[in-house]
Amino acid sequence: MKNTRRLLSVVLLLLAGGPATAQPAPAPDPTKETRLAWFREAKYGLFVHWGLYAIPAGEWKGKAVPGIGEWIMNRAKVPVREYEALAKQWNPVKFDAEAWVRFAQDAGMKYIVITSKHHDGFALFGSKASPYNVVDATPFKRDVLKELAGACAKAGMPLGFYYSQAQDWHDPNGAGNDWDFGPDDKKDFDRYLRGKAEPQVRELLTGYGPVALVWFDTPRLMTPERAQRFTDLVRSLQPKCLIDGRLGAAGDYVSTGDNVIPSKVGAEAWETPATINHTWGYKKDDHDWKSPGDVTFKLVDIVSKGGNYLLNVGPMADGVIPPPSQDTLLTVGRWLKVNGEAVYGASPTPFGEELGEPSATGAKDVRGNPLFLSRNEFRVTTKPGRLYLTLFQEPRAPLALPAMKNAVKRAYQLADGRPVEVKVEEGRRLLSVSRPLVDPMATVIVVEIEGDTVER
Ligand code: FHN
Repeated sequence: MKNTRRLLSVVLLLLAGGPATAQPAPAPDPTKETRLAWFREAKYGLFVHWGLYAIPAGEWKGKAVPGIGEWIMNRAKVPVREYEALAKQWNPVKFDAEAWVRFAQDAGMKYIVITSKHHDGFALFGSKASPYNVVDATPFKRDVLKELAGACAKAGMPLGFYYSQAQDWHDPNGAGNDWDFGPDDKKDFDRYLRGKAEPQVRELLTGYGPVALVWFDTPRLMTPERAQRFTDLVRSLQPKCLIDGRLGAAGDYVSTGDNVIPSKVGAEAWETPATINHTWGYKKDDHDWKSPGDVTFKLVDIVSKGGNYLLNVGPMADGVIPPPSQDTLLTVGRWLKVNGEAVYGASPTPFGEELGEPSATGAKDVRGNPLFLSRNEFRVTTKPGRLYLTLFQEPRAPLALPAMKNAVKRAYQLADGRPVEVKVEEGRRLLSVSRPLVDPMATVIVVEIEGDTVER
């Protein structure tokens, strides 16, 4: 049987011209590039994981449940009937959509993506496709997404919806819940898709104004045909809406693994989704917040490699974003007010040697990939005729510019316009950066060059 199939595929390959025939490189898709224009400019977004899991906040029946907060139902194998009772307690009286959007703006974030329905199956919007939603199942009765969409529209903030298309632990035919409903391969998955997931995605794309993107996730059981049904829905209802990289088919951009920052520049549009502590949904015992310096480094590092940073907060059950995460993000926002020119709309580094190098010993990292020894002194971003060197450490000696053919016109500190002397020594251009750094967290030096792009 196997041999017949192999033979058949060889015949088909030969009929199609054979594997040796060089395929022309796929032409860039102009529609996709147009859709991506705002995303490439934005660089930095706010991810929000908010749902019923914010109520137990990592603890079930008095016991801490290890793992990420929004997975508590799965990790503690909470039966649907018990978990769904949380909806009766959902009353986030302090939720203020406009305050959230103002916060994102003050943090310097240029788009928001919120969980419209996570794996637990609970919808944060009024849905006719399932009564398990914030309007019909809770005393709160307010459509959280409607309020947020209104606030975003008022502020000109692009809003995207996370939607767990495959995992739904509340639906008997959704993927993932084997403690109530048995193994996935015994389920009528298409019944769930057609009865809940597809209608809900349609609701999101028809009732909430322009949707910037749909952030699908964990594409279990997503055959190409099933994924195509979602693609068709999005494209037909909102042709400008982006699709992330986790639908189960090629989206508009690549989504990296959670908290994964690639070591090199990526040619396609891409995004790193990341936590600010170790959970997405709120957990009361996770206080290990990233520092403003760490977030700033990661942001500039990602932009210098051509990507976007989608950084998460997990609001508490009362609707408040945990104050320590607010503090961190607002500090970064203040830095961006001064230094945003080096980030928003900036292109990746034309160099690369400042990023680091693969280990010469052939050692592997925890994922089994060749170990990359990253260097963290500075990162480079660009705009036509300009290089932005963001320094994270004070250089001990004058900083050598990576080699390029372009002449340097002048250099200065972005924060205060103070000139930076450029000397040439043995063919190398050296920047005499003043010490201490004007901002010890991250100081941007602008280098104006002859010509729009760097020539090496
Ligand atoms: O299982 C989810 C997880 O809860 C969270 O939503 C992240 C965000 O990228 N995505 C999945 C795991 O990769």
